[in-house]
Amino acid sequence: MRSTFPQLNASNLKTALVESTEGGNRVISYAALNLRCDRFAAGLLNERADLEEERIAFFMPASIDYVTTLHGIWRAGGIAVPLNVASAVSELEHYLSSASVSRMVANGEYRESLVELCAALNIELISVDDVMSPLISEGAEAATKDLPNIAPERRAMMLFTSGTTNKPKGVVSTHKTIAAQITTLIDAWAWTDNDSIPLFLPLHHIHGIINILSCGLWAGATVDLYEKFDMPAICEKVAAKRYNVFMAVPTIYVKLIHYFESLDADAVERISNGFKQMRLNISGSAACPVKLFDQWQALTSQVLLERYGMTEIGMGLSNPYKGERRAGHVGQPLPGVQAKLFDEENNEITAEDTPGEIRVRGDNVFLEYWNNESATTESFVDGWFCTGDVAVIDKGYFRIMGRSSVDIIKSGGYKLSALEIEGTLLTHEAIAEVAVIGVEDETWGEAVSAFVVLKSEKTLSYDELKAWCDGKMSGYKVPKNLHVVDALPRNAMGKVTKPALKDLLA
Ligand code: MLC
Ligand code: AMP
Repeated sequence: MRSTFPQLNASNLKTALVESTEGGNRVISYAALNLRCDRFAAGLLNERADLEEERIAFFMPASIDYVTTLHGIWRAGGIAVPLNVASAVSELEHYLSSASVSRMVANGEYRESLVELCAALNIELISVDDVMSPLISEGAEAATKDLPNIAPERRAMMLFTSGTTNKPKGVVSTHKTIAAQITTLIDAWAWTDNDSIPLFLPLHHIHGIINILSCGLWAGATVDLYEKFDMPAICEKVAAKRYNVFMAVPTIYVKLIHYFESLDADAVERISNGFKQMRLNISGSAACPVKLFDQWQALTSQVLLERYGMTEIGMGLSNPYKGERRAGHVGQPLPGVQAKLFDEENNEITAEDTPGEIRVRGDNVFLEYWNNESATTESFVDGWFCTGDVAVIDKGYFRIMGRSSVDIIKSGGYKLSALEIEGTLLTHEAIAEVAVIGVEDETWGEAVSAFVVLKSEKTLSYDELKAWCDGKMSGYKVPKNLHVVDALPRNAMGKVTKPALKDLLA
């Protein structure tokens, strides 16, 4: 994999990563990062010739160690399984067992929190230092001379995604998939080694991993790593004109606008000038409302570039870097990506303004759902990956209309399965029946909303429910509101009619 990240080599002394921590910044050059990744790979191999697609999970916030681990696993021939550091333990158990993970990398308090779980699942728990320290005293060449050659078709990464089913599925991409997902964006969005970008999105999803981190490293740019979305710190750096590219989910633009409202006029001007001088601001992972697009332009003069993607395909559609960026639209297929609309009989739709499912083909498309041949087969028709998203073509640009399933919710850029949340809520001792839907929300895009029928004699307040959810699901899945009803609306087949629940709210 080393050769496919052209800037990650022994002679490039430019700054690759800046890790922002409470104790100050830690900076690393491409050459030093390259050596760390090689050493980490050699340490993982520990006399083996090749990891042969061993699944190695890691539980780390954005950091130099995260990048070392990701690239080290790739270079040693393993499959990288990055996990959400905000996950509840019960969720982790599913990821680790379904991927048959054999080793887990975590440092410090994150490592401590996993001791019991790893012991129960017979997973070896290691830290970055454990892997690297035996190699530190050896010269660079000794540590790295025996790394395997990895064919591009080999499996490289597994990311978990929610579907309409109860439990998340592992989406497997190969080295070739990842290279295709990166290079199309390098081309389309004109990345160069002059770029500098903040990375504050979670690093268990493609938006953070591919669009920001991997594109940045491939291009030779500088990526500033933040453990979380630290708005004041990031805005300070924006005001200091440190960045020329900014990528975020719509919720973050909404939160920035609210933040501006809390500041005095001078502070707002400094920050908005910092955005103004950038070459590119991108929004994606969820629909960017036209109102938000306009507000951002009025505040910063930036015309947001909206694009559309998915864990299984990387990025598929994008407004142009040069040319018309149209509000409420996601543009056209990226270079090397084929995207078309199809009707329910699998006929291609070419007429404008006629809704159809977006289907995608190209080297950017994932290989398979891990250990789930039937789900993989069902998601392709004639070689096209079926996204489940419905769109129209409107004067040459795709416009997303929604999803074919009401059971998928997009909240703050996270894709959530209503059924997964319902499955957990049903284990509450007061709940007899439950239905979860996404309700339109200005900040989150969609807010998770739970409708419950209680068992007789039982009561349940929203605060009680929220407290109960703690530790049972990631915080962002916890319903934002609770509606106790006498009965759920059902059709003649007895199935809950979720659109009728939305009508109840109206
Ligand atoms: C946090 N909270 C959320 C939430 N994120 N609630 C609903 N939806 C979310 N997305 C809740 C927390 O549980 C907490 O609740 C409260 O909000 C404050 O938490 P926080 O962590 O301080 O919030 P903040 O840091 O502001 O996080 C918001 C966010 C984050 C937008 C930065 O959600 C985020 O990073 N989203 C991006 C996810 C992403 O990268 N998606 C891309 C997937 S890839 P309480 O009650 O405890 O106060 C993909 C493909 C593509 O989609 O096209 O890119
Ligand atoms: P995920 O599975 O988490 O990768 O999320 C992918 C989903 O996010 C897609 O299937 C879409 O439903 C949604 N999505 C991504 N980008 C956009 C966008 N620009 N507009 C609307 N929906 C989007």
